Amino acid sequence: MDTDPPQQNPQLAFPDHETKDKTPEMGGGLPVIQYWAEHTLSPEGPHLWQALFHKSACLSCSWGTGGQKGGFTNEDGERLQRCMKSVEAISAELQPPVSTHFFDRHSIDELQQLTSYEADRLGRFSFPVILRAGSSHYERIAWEDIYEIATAGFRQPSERVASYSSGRSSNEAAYLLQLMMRTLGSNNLADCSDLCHAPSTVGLKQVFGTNTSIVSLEGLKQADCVVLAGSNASYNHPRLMNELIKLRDRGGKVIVINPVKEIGLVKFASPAFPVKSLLSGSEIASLYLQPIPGSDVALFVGIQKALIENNQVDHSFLQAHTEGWEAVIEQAGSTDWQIITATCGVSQPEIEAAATLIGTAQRVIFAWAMGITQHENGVDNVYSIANTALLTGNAGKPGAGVMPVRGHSNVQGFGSMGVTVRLKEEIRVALEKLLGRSLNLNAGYHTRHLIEAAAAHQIDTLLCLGGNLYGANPDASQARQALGNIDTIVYLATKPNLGHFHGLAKQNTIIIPVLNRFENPHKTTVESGNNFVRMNSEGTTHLKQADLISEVEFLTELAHRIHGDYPVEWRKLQDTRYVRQLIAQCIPGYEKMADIDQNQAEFTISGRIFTEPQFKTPSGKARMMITPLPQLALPSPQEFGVSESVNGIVVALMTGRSYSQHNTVVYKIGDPYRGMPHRNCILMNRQDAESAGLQEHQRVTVQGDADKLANVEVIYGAVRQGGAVMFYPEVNAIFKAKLEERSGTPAYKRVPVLVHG
Ligand SMILES: Nc1nc2c(c(=O)[nH]1)N[C@H]1C(S)=C(S)[C@@H](COP(=O)(O)OP(=O)(O)OC[C@H]3O[C@@H](n4cnc5c(=O)[nH]c(N)nc54)[C@H](O)[C@@H]3O)O[C@H]1N2
Ligand SMILES: Nc1nc2c(c(=O)[nH]1)N[C@H]1C(S)=C(S)[C@@H](COP(=O)(O)OP(=O)(O)OC[C@H]3O[C@@H](n4cnc5c(=O)[nH]c(N)nc54)[C@H](O)[C@@H]3O)O[C@H]1N2
Ligand code: SF4
Ligand SMILES: [Mo]
Repeated sequence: MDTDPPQQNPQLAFPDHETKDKTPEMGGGLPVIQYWAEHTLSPEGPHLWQALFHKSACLSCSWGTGGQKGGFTNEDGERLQRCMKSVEAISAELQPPVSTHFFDRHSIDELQQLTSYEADRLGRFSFPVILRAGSSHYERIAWEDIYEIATAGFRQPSERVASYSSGRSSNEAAYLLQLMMRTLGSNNLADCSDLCHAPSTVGLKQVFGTNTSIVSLEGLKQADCVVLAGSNASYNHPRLMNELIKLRDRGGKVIVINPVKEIGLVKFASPAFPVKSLLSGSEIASLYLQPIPGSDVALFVGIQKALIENNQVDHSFLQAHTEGWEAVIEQAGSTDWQIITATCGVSQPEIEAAATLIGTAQRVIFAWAMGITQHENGVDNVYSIANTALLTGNAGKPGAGVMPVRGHSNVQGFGSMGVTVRLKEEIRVALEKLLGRSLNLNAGYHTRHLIEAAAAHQIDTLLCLGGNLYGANPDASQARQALGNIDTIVYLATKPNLGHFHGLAKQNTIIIPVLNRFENPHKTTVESGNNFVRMNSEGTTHLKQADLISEVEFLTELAHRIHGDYPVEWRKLQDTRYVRQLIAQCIPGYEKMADIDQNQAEFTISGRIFTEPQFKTPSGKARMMITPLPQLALPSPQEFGVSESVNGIVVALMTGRSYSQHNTVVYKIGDPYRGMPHRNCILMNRQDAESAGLQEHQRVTVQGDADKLANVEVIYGAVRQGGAVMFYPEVNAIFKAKLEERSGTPAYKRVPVLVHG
């Protein structure tokens, strides 16, 4: 068939050549090698190599690399699977310690002036500190005093205590955290996944009865078409790019769906293929569709409509293995093309070309990330993708299915361990057996509800196992005020971030320095987004004479002081082998954890990967859901409270990651692949800017519904008309995001803002 992409609507796409003189022509490439060389040959080099070769999982993303087979190996035993993002993450962990007198010399007012980049550059925390009410400085604190304050904090009524966690800690720490909290009777287990893939969890549970990807890495190697929607894997999951390169090499097709033409998704030069890819680059997208931000449901309904019109629907599969398909077909069939194309801004021929690629492929995998989930209708987005997969029989067979591309390296493990407000029934039953009583089944606070509860003075004590609750939330001033109502906040962290300087408690803010994944004195485990459990060996830290603690040691000691020996001998659990036994007993699919200390056999979690169309719903059939098309009108400039005379444009702002940052932590200031030289830039479509009388490099004001950022530099880029891009965490100062109500996830990817001169 003809696989040439159809011409894009010229009004919508920004001509590529106009950005070529300043941005690289492909993602990855020689700058990656240069980065490796600079770091591995620098004075930190020996430690860096040691950490890279250490038998532990990569710290950075959920794709998963490393573990017992060695730092460079993936679950299929393939070598050379470490990307530069891994080096970036390790190198930040190998910084020298924050000096002993640093906090005596710098007041909290001074620390609040730091940028995210500067905060991270302070180095590793190496001793515990406290900021007491009325004091202007963090000061060192003894462990005994920490336990006293924390224990008193957790003796408050269980609905008034909470935790927040980020996905870098281990399964063992996650399991202990939820056991400690649920033993207290608190379900307030907020987690960064609430801000991230919760719509995938909710959507996949409804459709397939499972929470995670239904395909494995091995399955991806068998696919002949991949649809990659709302993911910039070239920045955030670089090893996924290798799989796409291999897929194209074997004649497969890649359909990218993204309002931004991310250069690395057009062409990517991978160091894993030095001869065929590194210098010349490899084509990634066979077809690149640029929908209006937030309109993916309309685009997928359009693809479904074209599949129906082309007779490419697999009716026998639908009848045998799904429920609700009639309504989905009826919806797609009866929605006018005109409504579909007007909503998503992609032309009918382009949508039909995507449908033809999907309909003629034998095994299609649909992968997605934040461009799909972080919307007011994120769960509908997931449903519409699942519907498209099911209509073509692309679920429940090898090489086909749906694959949320997860975030942090162990965020999925946190959910599996029960750190979630949506506790699985099997875990509830197992925990009740362990506790010898019923669990409190009150709905706990997810992350946004936690901030709202704190704002309403309903939280006394908060424990943050990693992360940056302040920096990750929308509406920074609300987050600051809300956290300021909490009496005690205990942060467990490896490195300073803005949250430690702005997310301050009313009475006591404590920072506990922890060992990272490759430094712990005991083994730990993590779970990748591809459902593979890796084991991390013991390690040591480069921080000499430091007063660090492992997360497991702190949590077991705190739990012991709160609960005594109920329901387990907490102190005994400092030996993580016992925690793994509890995990094997309580967590569905983790049976093999029982033997991992004997045989070091890393494993794929059972019951997650579907190679047969027998799903985990009560009927065994996939439940298809109809997906209303979104209403995407933007407010008028005047709704931002500016006078009639202001000449500006309202755009749908997509907020996300630059090339060199890990979530709220900025490693490097610029984003060369998008041509954005610093963080205070807005990437805009040229026609949009010119229609508002703006020019490239002009400094503008970007006004949201909470605040505004001034002096923002306009950069022209390959963003479709009506959309724009800015970086978080800085941009979180200016907007109050709408929520995806079923999952609690903020709509970070469609933020209406007014851009004016
Ligand atoms: N190096 C590095 N790796 C990381 C992270 C990191 O910060 N740095 N973070 C980790 C975490 S926690 C996560 S969740 C993942 C994030 O990984 P991604 O989801 O890839 O990250 P984002 O920057 O949020 O980018 C999402 C993409 O969605 C597109 N997009 C925006 N709006 C829409 C839309 O309406 N529709 C569609 N189809 N696309 C849209 C954007 O243009 C962008 O290309 O990466 C993980 N890995
Ligand atoms: N506007 C906007 N906002 C967003 C997003 C967006 O796309 N746009 N994305 C959202 C998403 S997807 C996510 S996941 C959240 C991320 O939110 P979080 O997970 O809360 O934030 P991170 O920046 O990943 O947290 C980094 C901190 O974790 C600590 N840390 C690192 N390793 C360890 C460890 O091993 N143990 C412990 N205890 N601490 C450690 C370090 O102190 C580091 O500073 O942000 C969300 N916010
Ligand atoms: S793709 Fe992700 S897990 Fe693999 S090496 Fe890179 S950052 Fe680490
Ligand atoms: Mo995330």
